Amino acid sequence: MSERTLVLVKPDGVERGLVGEVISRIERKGLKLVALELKKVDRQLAEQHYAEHDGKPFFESLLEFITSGPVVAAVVEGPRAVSAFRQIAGGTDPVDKAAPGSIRGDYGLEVQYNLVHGSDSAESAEREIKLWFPEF
Ligand code: DAT
Ligand code: MG
Repeated sequence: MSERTLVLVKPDGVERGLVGEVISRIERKGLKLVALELKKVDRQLAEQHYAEHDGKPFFESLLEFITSGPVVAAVVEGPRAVSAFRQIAGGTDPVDKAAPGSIRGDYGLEVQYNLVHGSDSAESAEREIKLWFPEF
């Protein structure tokens, strides 16, 4: 059974030239790219994408960060794609939670600048894919 997830390479990942690295890890795992786009994120899209975090102390700086430069958005498909990409990405905090060998574990230092986003459930994925790729 195939599943889809939304992946973002956030502005820090794009700025640091890690787009190829992230895509390469997705492909090496055996997951498939079914949509891919470089996008400038406006405030409205950022608010909708991160709606679950509205009201948290880091919400404003998260929105500022995600709208600070282009991101690469992708729809990634494969068996258990949601969990598979979360494993490739590593835990939210790149130092305390992400294992070495994961994207965040290998390249991240600060929780806000953790390089990538991956949907956290099949339901979130469906909602996020509609937001980022309305034509999909
Ligand atoms: P994830 O991206 O692993 O799904 P999340 O959904 O809990 O994590 O949070 C979304 C993003 O918000 C996360 O990638 C980085 C930022 N963030 C989370 N917790 C934070 C905190 N305590 N301080 C600053 N930024 C935080
Ligand atoms: Mg999340």
